[in-house]
Amino acid sequence: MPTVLECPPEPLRVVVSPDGMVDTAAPTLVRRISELEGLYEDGQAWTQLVAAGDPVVYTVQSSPVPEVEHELPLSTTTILPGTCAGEFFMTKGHQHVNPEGEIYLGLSGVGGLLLFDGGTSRWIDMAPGVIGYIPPVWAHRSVNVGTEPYRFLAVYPGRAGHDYQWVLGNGLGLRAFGARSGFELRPQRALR
Ligand code: PAN
Ligand code: ZN
Repeated sequence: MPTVLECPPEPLRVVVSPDGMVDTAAPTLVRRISELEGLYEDGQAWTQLVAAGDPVVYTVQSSPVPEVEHELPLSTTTILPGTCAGEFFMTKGHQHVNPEGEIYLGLSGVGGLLLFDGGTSRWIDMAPGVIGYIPPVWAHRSVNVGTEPYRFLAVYPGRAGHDYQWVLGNGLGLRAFGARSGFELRPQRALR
């Protein structure tokens, strides 16, 4: 996540419209599948998707609140519907550099919040109006398990920081694949 340096001098009013769009002039980060190397189980299918148009997997719209100590930044993430060889589109996933908790609120679509503390994995079903709490030290990733965009609000301490390397090396323990019942969670195979 980019650090937004300009600190708002005034309290902030942010409008969340019924379809989940947040009204803020802050920048939007776009993550294409080419930026998610090494994260999907099927590396060959990932290569094919990159070659076949490199689709956008998710976007993150931040707010003008800076990622610095004492501040409480917020952002919305929108994960588009799709799969890589049956594995649902998802965020990179990260651990907070400083052990800080975080709150997610589902805004639209259906998804899941996958958490991993290095030994145990947990899955929280997310939908509009559902709050997911991420305790400190738990790595976390979001997954769109539906057919519409899945969007959620995230609120986290400005000093949290984001470590993506740990998830690359350790994964999240589980992977979400399409199934007849909607989705199923499978244990991750050994990471390369
Ligand atoms: C979220 C995430 C956002 C994108 O705001 O940063 O959903 O996911 P990745 O950062 O894993 O690409 C959050 O958890 N912030 O701490
Ligand atoms: Zn986080």
